[in-house]
Amino acid sequence: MDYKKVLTIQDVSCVGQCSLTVALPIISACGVETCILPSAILSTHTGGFKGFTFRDLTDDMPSIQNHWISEGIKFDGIYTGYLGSIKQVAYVKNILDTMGTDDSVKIIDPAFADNGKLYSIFNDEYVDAMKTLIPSSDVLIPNVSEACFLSGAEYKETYDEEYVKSLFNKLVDLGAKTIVLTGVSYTPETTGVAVYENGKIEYYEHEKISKGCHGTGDVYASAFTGALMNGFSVFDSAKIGADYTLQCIKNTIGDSSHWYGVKFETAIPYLLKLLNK
Ligand code: PXL
Repeated sequence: MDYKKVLTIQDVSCVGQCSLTVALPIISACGVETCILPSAILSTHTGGFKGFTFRDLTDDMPSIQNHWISEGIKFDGIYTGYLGSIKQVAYVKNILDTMGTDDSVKIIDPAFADNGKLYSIFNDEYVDAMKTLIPSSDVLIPNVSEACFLSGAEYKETYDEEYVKSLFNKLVDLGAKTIVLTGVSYTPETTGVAVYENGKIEYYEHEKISKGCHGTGDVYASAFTGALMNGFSVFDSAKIGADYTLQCIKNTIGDSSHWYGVKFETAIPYLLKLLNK
């Protein structure tokens, strides 16, 4: 049996259904061993809760990595998300560059912006640091906001295929190889994912339910990673991520008390069906 081991590096938001509390269960459910390196520990995520705690784990990273090196531990995939500090980005780059097996896949979700705005703890300096990670990726998974911050392009709410093509070209200039651009919407009723691979662009369009459910970027990237590690192509993994995330949103939108995340657990059986499991 082909059994893969992935490392995911992102924060623990103890409450809020994002980052590691989403990635660990989703990737594990896909039948993939999921190792974690927490970038920081927060009481909640930063998108709507007030007065959250934040413990930066940057200084623990080198000793954790050194222990893994001494144990000969390597990963078939490394997937990074929300990071805890600018200093940490250099440690994460080293992990991406040295801790993979020979054919490991490096997936980077920039995880710093949405709706044209940076998440509350980030600034331009963090965006510049994140740019240095791009050449270490095999697959970059930005949303349109992150693609604009990284590439310096103007953020637009309405755009055409030429605009998306120009975002891809700018990201390739920064060292990106394969790019999965999420939240690409050409009509008010639809959204989708545009995939740039080997100079070719493919688009998967689907229904748009609501704008910006919290944590859906992490749900998407986790399902994408799980599918890719199961041997699906980048485009098929991008479609699986989209179909699963849409179902998670559908299972959540009727419940206004659940504003802080999506009920991703309730759609895990559907994800397994998409994976033919
Ligand atoms: O979903 C991205 C994310 C992850 N982690 C933390 C966040 C956010 C988005 O706001 O605040 C702590």
